This record gives sequence, structure tokens and C-alpha cells, in this order.
Amino acid sequence: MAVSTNTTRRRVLQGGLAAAGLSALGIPEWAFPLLAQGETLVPFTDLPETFPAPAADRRVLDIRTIDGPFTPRDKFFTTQHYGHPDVDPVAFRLKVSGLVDRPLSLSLDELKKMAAQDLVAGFECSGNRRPLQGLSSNGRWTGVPLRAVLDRAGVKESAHEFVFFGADKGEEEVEFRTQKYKVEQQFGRSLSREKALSREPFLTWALGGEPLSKHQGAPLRLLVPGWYGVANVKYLSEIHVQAEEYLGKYQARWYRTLRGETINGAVKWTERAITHMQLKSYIARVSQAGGSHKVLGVVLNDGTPIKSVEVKVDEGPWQAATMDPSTREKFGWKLFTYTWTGATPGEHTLVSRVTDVNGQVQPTEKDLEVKKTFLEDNSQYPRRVKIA
Ligand SMILES: Nc1nc2c(c(=O)[nH]1)N[C@H]1C(S)=C(S)[C@@H](COP(=O)(O)O)O[C@H]1N2
Ligand SMILES: [Mo]
Repeated sequence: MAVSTNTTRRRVLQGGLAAAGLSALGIPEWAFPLLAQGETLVPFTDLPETFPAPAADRRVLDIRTIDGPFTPRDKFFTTQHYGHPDVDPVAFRLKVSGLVDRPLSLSLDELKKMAAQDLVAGFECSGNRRPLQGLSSNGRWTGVPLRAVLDRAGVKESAHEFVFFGADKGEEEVEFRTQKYKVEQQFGRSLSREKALSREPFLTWALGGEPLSKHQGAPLRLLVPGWYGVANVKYLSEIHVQAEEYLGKYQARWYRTLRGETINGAVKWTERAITHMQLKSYIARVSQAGGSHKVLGVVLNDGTPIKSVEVKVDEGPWQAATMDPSTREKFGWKLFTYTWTGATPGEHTLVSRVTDVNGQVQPTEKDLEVKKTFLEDNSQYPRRVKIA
């Protein structure tokens, strides 16, 4: 977009947001979406009074700025538990240890000499939820399949658990019965043998053709396509292969969902680990051009092909939305659009729902009442907009 038109559009948008009573927010520069000439953004009225100012090492994607398949590098959401560690990419070695025939210590150059591939993958933090929905993004990553590195190390028969440690660490209080112990822990996540040796997990050093930034896990990270963000260990420094289960804090405790499930006819309160993404869609932006309104939204799931996305306006019928043909990659997010005609002035509710080829339908908020903890909120989100 040409710089000269920037200011004009921004002024138009500021006007629009002011009309919605959002001008008092002191919305930062990044909050202003890119719009085509003659297109204006329709304000959401369900946004909070104030945006929580993210900490320096966090970034929330303003979903109203989504206008193409890939999230720009400097907008890609970011979150983590121990801040951004400094890792010298020259001194860096990826260690592979434990139940392998040949323990490895690989430099970034050695990794890059393996057959590099590109992978389109989008993901959301398992804590991503209404009203911001800003903890999701989509990227083109360059790297090598994890399997290539594991084959080089030679995985032993006795190996069952693959632990991925980041270079980031912090002091943690580990509770054991009546005792509490303060110990230093590295961020760690694990995969089963079956998942680790499948063709999907990927080690990446570049996003959008450029070396990973600190935000996205420089110099190397793991990606588990189709899984929630927490599986994608940033600042990856060690892969330790072992026989027994890994029970680190971010594996065994902080990433769990407590849900009521009917098992043998009775409700059992079950805790399950956060793994693959649950089928989800959300409306990201609504804009007006000419006589009609364009609704744009995002679909995320575990890679199961999508059958349909529908949009409902107020109490009207579900209407088919159109999948964006530029977002067809199995593990990338999918964008959809819906043309809303005949919108009348005033407040309206817009909601989307996605169905996959297995007939699974995105749940409503009511359907998810049996889910107690806030992670994995993939419920349909009725968004409120105001037509001038
Ligand atoms: N080393 C490390 N990797 C991590 C984390 C972390 O705290 N440390 N947080 C995880 C979580 S919870 C999410 S949602 C994603 C966020 O990835 P992003 O910052 O690239 O969006 O990183 C994951 N990888
Ligand atoms: Mo997360």
C-alpha cells in the first residue's frame, strides 16, 4: 500500500472508531487495519472498554487487520512463560540425547544443509478466546521434518517419550503432598513416540523467508502442525528421548482441560492434555464497500478438511460463506468471506460456524458448559457490530 494513502485511510478509520466510542482507548498504531480504497471498517461494539496493554514480550494480533493468508512477521502473535531468552545463533547447538544410537549436537548450518522444506502452518494459543481472539496467526515456515533429525540419531526400540526443551527457564514451585520445592525448570513439552516419528512435526528456523525473530523462538523451534501453540516449543535447545512419561509443569499441569464426559452412562470429570486444535471459526472483520458489507473470518483446526462455513445475521438463517482459495494448505488457517446485503442501520449480531468433513460442527457456548477450564474455547462467537 502506498504511503500517501495511509494517512487518509487512517483518518477515515479513526473517524469510524470514534463514532463507536472507541477513540478514548488510545488505540496504538498497529490497531488500524488495511482497507481497500473506498472501504470502511464497521466497528465491533463487543470489544472491551480498554485493550489490555500487552507486556513487552507479548503481542496480540488485532484480528481486524487480517487481510491475507499470512500474518506479517511483526504482527504474528506471541506469548510465552519465561520471556525471550538470548540464544547466540552461531554458538547454538541442538542436542539430541537419551535413547538414541548416536547422540547429536547440530549447529544451525548443519540443520540447514539437510533437505529444507516450507510448511504453511497456523495456530492459536489454547487460551485464545473472545472478545479479542488475538492469539492466533498463520505463517510460512522453513525447516526440516523432525523425523529427519531423529533418523540421523537413530531412535532405540525402548524410546517412548520425546521431550523438547527450550533454552528459556524460570524458578518454579513444585508441590508434592505437603511440601513445596523451589527449583529451576526449563520450558519443556513432550510427544509420544507415534507422534514424534510421524511425518508431521517440523523444526523451523525461518518465518516468511527470514530467520525467526526472538518473538517466534529464534534460532530454532518445533512446530506440531494442527496442534495448539503450546506444543510449538520455541528456543528449542534439546530433544531428550526417554522411556517414561514427562511430567513437567507445562506438560502435565498448566495445559489441561477439565471436562465432563459421559463414560459408561455416567458423567466423569476428566482431565485431558492440550493436543490438537479443536474445530473453530471466528469473525475477524466487517467492512463496508459500496452497497454491501463484507464479513471476513478465520477457521482453525487440526487439518481435517473443512466441509462448510456458515454465517448467521441476527436471528436469520445460516448462510453459506465462501472459502478463500488462497488458504488451502492442510495446516494453514483458512479464511472465509460472506457478503452481507441489505444491512440496516443499528446494532447487529454476526456469528459463524464451521463443519468438517467428518460432520463435526463447531459447538455453541452452551455446548461447552461441560468444559470447566478456559483453555480450548472453540465456541461459536456471536460478534456485535454497529451499522451507521
Ligand atoms: N520455549 C517456549 N516455547 C513456547 C512457550 C514458552 O513459554 N517457552 N509458550 C508456548 C505457547 S503457550 C504458545 S501459545 C506459543 C506461542 O507461539 P508464538 O509466540 O510464536 O505465537 O509458544 C509456545 N512455545
Ligand atoms: Mo499458549
